[in-house]
Amino acid sequence: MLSAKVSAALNKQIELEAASSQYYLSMASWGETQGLNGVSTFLYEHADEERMHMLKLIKFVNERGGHGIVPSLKQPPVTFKSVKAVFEEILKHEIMVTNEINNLVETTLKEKDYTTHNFLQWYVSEQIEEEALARQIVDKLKLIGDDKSGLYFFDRDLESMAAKTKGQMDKAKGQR
Ligand code: OFO
Repeated sequence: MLSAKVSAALNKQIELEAASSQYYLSMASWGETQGLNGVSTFLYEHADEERMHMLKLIKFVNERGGHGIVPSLKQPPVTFKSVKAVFEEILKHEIMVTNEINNLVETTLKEKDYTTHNFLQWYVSEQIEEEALARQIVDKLKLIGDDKSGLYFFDRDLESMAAKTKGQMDKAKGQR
């Protein structure tokens, strides 16, 4: 059984994962309107991945006798300055999410909830990957600068990265 504190903290994380999904979905839609098919495919996948993070939490909370609450969400930004600005935002956002996961882990230790602590280790590893990936993409974009053909190849690269993410997501779904 979850304590009131752990339950509230997990529901806060559910909200954050949902907001992340919504945010990336908005970025994906913007990318599509800019003719950036690779960028938008990658971001649509990323939005789905965040939704999966949310679902995993909802199911866990319910399994442990709590109630996973589906949150209402604020409208995310709808336009972005550039592709680089989008990925810099993602990196910033993921660093914030990592901090929130760490706070959540700390709450479970204070509450001596070792089951939830164990469950959250998946999120701890996932955040390492998400931050590393966002950092890698921002670095690539810095190298490309204003080079239009560089951006064209970058967009194509992201399309194949999206296919990889989809594969990982399907695997994670299978493990749920
Ligand atoms: Fe859920 O990992 Fe990003 O936000």
